[in-house]
Amino acid sequence: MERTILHVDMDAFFAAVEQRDHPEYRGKPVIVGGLSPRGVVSTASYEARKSGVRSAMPMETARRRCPDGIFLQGDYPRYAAASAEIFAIFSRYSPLVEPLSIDEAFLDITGMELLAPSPRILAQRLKAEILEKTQLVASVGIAPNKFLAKLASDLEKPDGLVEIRAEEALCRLAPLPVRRLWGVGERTEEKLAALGLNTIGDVQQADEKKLARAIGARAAHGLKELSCGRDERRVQPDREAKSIGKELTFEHDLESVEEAERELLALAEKVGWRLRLAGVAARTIQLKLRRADFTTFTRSRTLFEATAHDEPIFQTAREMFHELGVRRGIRLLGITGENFEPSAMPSLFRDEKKERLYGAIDALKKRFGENIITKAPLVPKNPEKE
Ligand code: TTP
Ligand code: MG
Repeated sequence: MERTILHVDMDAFFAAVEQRDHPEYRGKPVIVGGLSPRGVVSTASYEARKSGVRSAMPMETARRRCPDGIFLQGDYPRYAAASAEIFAIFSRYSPLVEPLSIDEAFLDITGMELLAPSPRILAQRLKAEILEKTQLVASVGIAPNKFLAKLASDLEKPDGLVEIRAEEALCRLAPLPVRRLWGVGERTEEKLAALGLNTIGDVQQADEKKLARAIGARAAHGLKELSCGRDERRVQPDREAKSIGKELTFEHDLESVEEAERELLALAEKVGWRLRLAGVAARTIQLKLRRADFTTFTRSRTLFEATAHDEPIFQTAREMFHELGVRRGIRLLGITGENFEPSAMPSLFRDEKKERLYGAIDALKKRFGENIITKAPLVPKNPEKE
């Protein structure tokens, strides 16, 4: 079946987040990475790339090439938060999202024709929504498979939007260097060069048997397929984070069931929020409990229906807590959601009122931080304790 795959990759991701959060950095060369003498560049803004600064380059080299650059250590939690926002947007465009890294993913949008007049318009909307909600710019590739989509997203970076149709694949690929084929590293490149194969077009024309003698039958077949733009690999949503959880070691061991339940509710709210941010729902809830003597218990329960709501997460964790029978001397509690399903999937059991409530809570949390709203039992009985 003909598929439509998007590959979305944020432009100069860490540097773009810095420029967004510090307007004074905008339009300037920003370099993020390890600032110690042996540090390397994580990424550089496109302004800095003009001076030849690249990812994975020693920071010393970057400083030499770009003496006027703004050099930053980087703030991973902020990048992770931006990433979660972007992935939450992805999940609104497809139930099949395969993350490749913190800032890129494949989306299988086959059958999403109803959402837009064409894949290109859908991709434009996705780019516009990312820009509007995160003030960050994405490049998008559209193609009938993963290989071509990833190639396409890179062709006109930054702010790219390139579609490669099945019928144009051969001629779009032909002039590109063999290095662009998946699996071709330095060594294979050398072997191909020895056969006089420098461009993907050369590989398209090459005799597969001859190729097989140089690099092995499997690799040869794979390269021939890719060079002709054929790639049957599926978008695999399971490769995303397997679990989202939160655990807390307490300053003083918890000495009552009431205290423990209060902490469990707070943990459930954090996990629910993070699940919703990631655009997933968990079918399995895990509870972890460590006693003062460090004996540690974990229990997990699979729900009838996946959830990203605080109450069912809390109730499930509370039941498991009571079954464990540990009532005092609690050093650590943790709740994890796993066994994910995309939460954007329509559900027969969807509770619209609740969805609206959570939508409103989450909007406030996004604006004012995670701690803005908690449910009544979380308000400390003794305010001095907080
Ligand atoms: P990339 O998507 O490879 O790079 P980028 O987003 O900075 O730039 P562009 O896509 O426009 O070419 O990687 C995403 C982030 O991952 C990047 O911002 C920083 C981090 N990263 C590293 O920390 N080390 C690396 O070697 C690379 C390549 C990326
Ligand atoms: Mg990127």
